[in-house]
Amino acid sequence: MSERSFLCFILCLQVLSAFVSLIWATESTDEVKIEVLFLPENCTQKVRKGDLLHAHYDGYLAKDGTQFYCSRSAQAGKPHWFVHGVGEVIKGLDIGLKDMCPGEKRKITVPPSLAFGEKGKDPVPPNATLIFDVELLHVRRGPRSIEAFKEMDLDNDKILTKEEVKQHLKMEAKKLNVQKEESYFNDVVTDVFRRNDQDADGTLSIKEYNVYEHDEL
Ligand SMILES: *[C@@H]1O[C@H](CO)[C@@H](O)[C@H](O)[C@H]1NC(C)=O
Ligand SMILES: *[C@@H]1O[C@H](CO)[C@@H](O)[C@H](O)[C@H]1NC(C)=O
Ligand SMILES: [Ca+2]
Ligand SMILES: [Ca+2]
Repeated sequence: MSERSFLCFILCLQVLSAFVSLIWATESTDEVKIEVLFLPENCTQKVRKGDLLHAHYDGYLAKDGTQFYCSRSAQAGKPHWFVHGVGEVIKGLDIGLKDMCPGEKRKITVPPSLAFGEKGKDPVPPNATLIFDVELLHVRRGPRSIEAFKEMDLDNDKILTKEEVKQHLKMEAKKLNVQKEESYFNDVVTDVFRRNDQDADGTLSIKEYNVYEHDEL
């Protein structure tokens, strides 16, 4: 992991935009259309909820083909890291990436109800159907995975304390040679708990950590 992906790791813990959760909450019968453009011969490692994905994706408006997002140019050619299945990207993409394997390429068509809805979000206009060209490069068991939860849960009581989360962040930082002040870790932990500790009891349960749909538990 580079410093970039460490920062992404932090972001992954922090980011859960209210906007996307709003869409999450809206039930919809509209479907995501998936076309597989390239399937590697070995497709054994499939994307699971909570995985950290490394992908290039370009977004187009279906109505006229206008490109509104390009990970290749938007981030100086760097692929984008994000967590699968937790609402970090629009719901339609979460659905469209399901069971994808590294090396696979897909064209994913997302109806507005599973993208930016009736309001749109600049530069996406209202009621826009979107088309994404996605190339999945790597899949890693992510910060929202049960593996990550177990790693953080030092005393194995299926609950994360602030101290456990902080220790984990420090360990990750050390592994990556990222130097940060104590206050930085405290701030991140405070923010993670503010966003995730729904019952405000000062600890994170598995459910609050968003990995509760895994079978392994
Ligand atoms: C397929 O890929 C997986 C993981 O990348 C590897 O563990 C497995 O041995 C591969 N299988 C074949 C048949 O090459
Ligand atoms: C978007 O679609 C909704 C429902 O079909 C409609 O009520 C609304 O007027 C549309 N908005 C725009 C800006 O086209
Ligand atoms: Ca614990
Ligand atoms: Ca809690």
